[in-house]
Amino acid sequence: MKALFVWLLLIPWMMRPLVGQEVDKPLPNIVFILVDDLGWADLGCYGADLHETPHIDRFSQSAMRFTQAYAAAPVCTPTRAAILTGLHPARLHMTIWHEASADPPRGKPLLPPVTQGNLALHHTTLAEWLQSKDYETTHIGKWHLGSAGFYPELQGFDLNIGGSFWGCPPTFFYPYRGPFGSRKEMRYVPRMEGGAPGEYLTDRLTDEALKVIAQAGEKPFFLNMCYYTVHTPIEGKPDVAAKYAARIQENPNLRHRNAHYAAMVEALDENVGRLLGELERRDLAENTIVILTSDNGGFVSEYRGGQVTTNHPLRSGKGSLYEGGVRVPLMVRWPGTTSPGSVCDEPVTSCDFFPTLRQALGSPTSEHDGVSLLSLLKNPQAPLDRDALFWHYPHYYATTEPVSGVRIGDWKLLEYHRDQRTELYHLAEDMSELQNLAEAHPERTAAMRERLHAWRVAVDAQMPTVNHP
Ligand SMILES: [Ca+2]
Repeated sequence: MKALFVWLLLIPWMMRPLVGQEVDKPLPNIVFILVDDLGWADLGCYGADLHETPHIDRFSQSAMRFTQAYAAAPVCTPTRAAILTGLHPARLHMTIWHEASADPPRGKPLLPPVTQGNLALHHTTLAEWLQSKDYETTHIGKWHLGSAGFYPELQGFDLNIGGSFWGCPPTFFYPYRGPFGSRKEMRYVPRMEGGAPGEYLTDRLTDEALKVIAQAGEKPFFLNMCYYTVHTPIEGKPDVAAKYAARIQENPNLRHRNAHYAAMVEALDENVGRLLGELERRDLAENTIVILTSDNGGFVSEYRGGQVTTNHPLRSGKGSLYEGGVRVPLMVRWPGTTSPGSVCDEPVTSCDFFPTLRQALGSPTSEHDGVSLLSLLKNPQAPLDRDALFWHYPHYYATTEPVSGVRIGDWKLLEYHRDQRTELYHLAEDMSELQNLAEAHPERTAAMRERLHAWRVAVDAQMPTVNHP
């Protein structure tokens, strides 16, 4: 009888979770900071020469910094869809943003496919999955994943502040409304009432985030912090921009030469500092996973008469499948898992976040196109069970024509859809992609191309068609 009693006492202990979370530790909060169009070389800790980013640089010293992180796509919407679903944009048929999908360029040799402008509701988003784990979920800032029937509130977020159909605000200054673009389309940022003239959007979005953190209760929270900056319109605070303008004038050798863009990066940095400081102040930092990354490479076209940024030493920028278009900053901090100041050189991609967070919370990984990075977060040298990364952009942009790409080890192959011409680069020896080795390595080129074609079939990637005049 006594033995049975002891066994009964032991039952709860025997039924404790054996994997993942320790028994008494609450689930970690998740703060996902997604910066729009932030280039790989735009931050001090990634080699920026003009921009001042002391807060993010300090954060990188407390986190794991990835040197070869990739966006799933070279433009906004597809990468955002990949982050929230863990699925590749090519599989989602979301390879460009809504407005561009509806109005493709005419008079080009190829007609881009008609893609999905909205993130279909039947996918389980990261937010929906976290809701099922009893998280409070908040989206703040840029959404750009479809029209009103596909807004954050319908994709797993309890609260949406500032997210809408549009990919950028008409202005970064209050009241954040007005005509935008050559068609003078009227735009606004929702839920931004009550500000004062001169108020700056990046500051305001952080103010809103601090309120959300202040209201956090017993439940863990997921904050999807999607800054509209550093996307166009390129508008810094005037006094900060003036500081950078003077510095650019004094230093003719600086690579980064856009004063307003530098001011936008500085405002971002300051606000990331505020956000992280609030986690410290409220004693939440130790049990919060913080991820900071970008949705595509830096924008290298001209805006109001000046080049916006440079991704040097990487080639090209947003829109392109050269490294400058898809390689992005990425830092992950999870105290107790990531080592402060660690650096990881493994190629990783936007599709990996969802499976990573699933495994971090003790759930088995599921059908995603990405893989869990948890082993890398514990040990940056750990082997990752994946040998290839793919990109598919069957569209035009200022920096490209329709193209697909694959990276296997240090080799990267691009295939242009118009004439099937290929380019092959060895990234370890030529990160600037200056030397096309396709002709020198015909067998490798053929094998990688075959792999790329097989992948396109497997994910049912949409292809452009010939545009008959
Ligand atoms: Ca973007």
